[in-house]
Amino acid sequence: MIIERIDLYHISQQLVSPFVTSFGREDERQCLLIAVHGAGLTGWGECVATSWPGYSYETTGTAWHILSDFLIPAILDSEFQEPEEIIDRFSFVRGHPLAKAALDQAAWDITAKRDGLSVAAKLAGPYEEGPRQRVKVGVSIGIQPTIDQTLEIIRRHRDQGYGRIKLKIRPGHDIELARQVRLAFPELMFMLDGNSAYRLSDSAIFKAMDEFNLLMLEQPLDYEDIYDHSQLRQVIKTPLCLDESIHSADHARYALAIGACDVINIKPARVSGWTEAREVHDICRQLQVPVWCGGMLETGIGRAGQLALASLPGFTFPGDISATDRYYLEDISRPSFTLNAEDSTITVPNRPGLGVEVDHNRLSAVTLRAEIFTV
Ligand code: OSB
Ligand code: MG
Repeated sequence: MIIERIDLYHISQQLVSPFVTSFGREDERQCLLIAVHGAGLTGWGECVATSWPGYSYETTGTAWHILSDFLIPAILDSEFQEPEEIIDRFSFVRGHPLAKAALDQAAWDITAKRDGLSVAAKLAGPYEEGPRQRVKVGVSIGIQPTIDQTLEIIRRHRDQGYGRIKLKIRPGHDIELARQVRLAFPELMFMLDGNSAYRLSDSAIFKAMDEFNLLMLEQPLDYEDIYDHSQLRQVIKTPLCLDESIHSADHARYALAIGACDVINIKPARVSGWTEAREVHDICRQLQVPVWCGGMLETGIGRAGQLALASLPGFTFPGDISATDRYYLEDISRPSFTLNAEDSTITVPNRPGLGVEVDHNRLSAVTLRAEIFTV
């Protein structure tokens, strides 16, 4: 197939409630959306970079630059058959996984539509078992002004049917929070995410958490680190999960080789897209390391992609994939995603491609900047 035209959008949508982490606060979520057109079809992708370099060095601004000046010219007006070819096409650009992933996702969407398959079914091609039809999910709750408010929000989500809760922590807002959550909810499946706000010298904080029966502890140490995490892992009982430091399948291999973690949070964007994300999944599966699908407050486009990925066999822990109404009052795509409260799952789209339609009126209402690239 030949890509004849690519549309790039920079959008901003108000979040239902502010999202506060150890690296910053978001009230409105900016991101880029991309539409690739060819063979009478359109494929969509989302670039989950934020407006400031808090989670990653990439921002909506750097991603716009890398996409428009390098990545889009590398695939516009050129022939490709399968989405797995895209990552090699981009090997001349070092880094910038979030920008690359947007086009990789669009390539999965458009080729799955061509094949009459859902992205989930296309991704599941290599496995004997097909994709799961429903994916276990949980919520990721940002830092709240008080512990009481956190307990209240946990209660609300648990009552809605979410079976796994993740809480953001930062220095000074950690042990006491975990203690009170465990006291208030003795059976709750809950975990913590430090987003790289701690150092190895803070190990005592995490040792003290051994008694709280946490599902896991996510990325407490530096965003580039795997070595200190391997050291921390030896002195705590809680399973350790990496997010930020796993940039690629190779990084997953290195981390597992040195015993840096027990679990990996796979965000397709962080590893340059769905092809590489599946590779990380395969490496982990081979070593019997469980994985789950992380989130970046995606729009419906990104969320559809998360669900497709999380339907693969190695995704055994609940993902950070919540219902649309947790993030946005309206969204740029339909249908919106809802929780199946009886088993804390979301149903994986099974229509061709990602299985969502973009609402163009809504898209134009939230667009800050748009550009069309043609040959
Ligand atoms: O560390 O997992 C993270 C959101 C933005 C950036 C980083 C993270 C997150 C989340 C939210 O935890 C997950 C979601 O609900 O999309
Ligand atoms: Mg995380």
